[in-house]
Amino acid sequence: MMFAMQRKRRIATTAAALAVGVTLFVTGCSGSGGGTESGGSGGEDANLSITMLPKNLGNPYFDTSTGGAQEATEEFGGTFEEVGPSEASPTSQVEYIQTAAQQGAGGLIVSANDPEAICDALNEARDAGVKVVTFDSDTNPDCRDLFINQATAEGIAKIQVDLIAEQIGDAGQIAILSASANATNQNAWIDTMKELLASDHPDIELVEVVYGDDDDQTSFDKTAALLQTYPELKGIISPTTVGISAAARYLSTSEYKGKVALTGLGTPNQMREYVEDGTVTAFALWNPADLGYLAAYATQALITGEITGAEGDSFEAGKLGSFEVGPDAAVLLGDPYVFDADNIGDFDF
Ligand code: RAM
Repeated sequence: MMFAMQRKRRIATTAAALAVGVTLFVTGCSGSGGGTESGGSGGEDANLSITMLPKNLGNPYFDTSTGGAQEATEEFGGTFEEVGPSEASPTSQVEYIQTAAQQGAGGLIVSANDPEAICDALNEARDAGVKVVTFDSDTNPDCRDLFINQATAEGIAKIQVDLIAEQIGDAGQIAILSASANATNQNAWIDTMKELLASDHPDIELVEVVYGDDDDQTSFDKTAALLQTYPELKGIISPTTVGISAAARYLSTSEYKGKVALTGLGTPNQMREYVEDGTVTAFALWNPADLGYLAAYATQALITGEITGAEGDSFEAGKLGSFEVGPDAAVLLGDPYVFDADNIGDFDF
């Protein structure tokens, strides 16, 4: 517990600290001011203290989603903190969940490193009255109240398979450099990518899936090993922002630059130099700030009793507008987006 406390990182609640680019993906919003009315049964007494628990700290993707959640929490008048482990391993989040519950958090927003390993801790927190919302990477549905999904697994898988197919002429060996081996989100996307490759791309051979654990150096080393092991490799898909940027850094100074294609999911700021130097032509993502923002508003709606997480429940998410809870208590943010040399200059996150 002491360990968890020492690791805790408090985020200054200043609007100025928010990531730039937060609004770049926002379409059709009226900017209605975010609404501070909580509505529902919680009313003014609702415990709007929000704890954000990413897979691990030190990942710019999660820094951006945390910025979005913090912005939302400021709008609805709650308090906010981010905590998290340094390693994205299956049980590394348990102590932070327990501490949040002990400290009386009203809501916990978590991206899970494992679908099952944190379930007991989450359910204990729920028994203690904490509303649990997963975002980005889900747990089993019975361990949380709601999942905020960035895009469908099918959409995320298809865009990456389409990009690699286009970049290697729809033929040859490819590998996948993933995050941690148990990550719910990457594993769902990889399963669907395998199905799409088998059904629609008979001349592409997936030779191996390797895991960089969402650690920069491990991902870099795994990239080097892949290129050594498979001299005929035509491309790499990395469905993790940590993996794709480490792989791009390796490729950019290697003999494989421009010869071995690299695509997947990346942040524009981490990938910009590799798009500009020709290492990478196109990759995809969604807006992590919007994802965090939506997760925070959903958590508020649960805390106040405006929603219970039942299918068909709807709630307002500030500048992003209104959202509805779908099957399996999941809420969908939108579609993935492709970045390339023509548009990457328009984004800053
Ligand atoms: C990394 C994390 C995160 C994932 C992105 C695409 O930052 O693994 O969970 O959604 O990549």
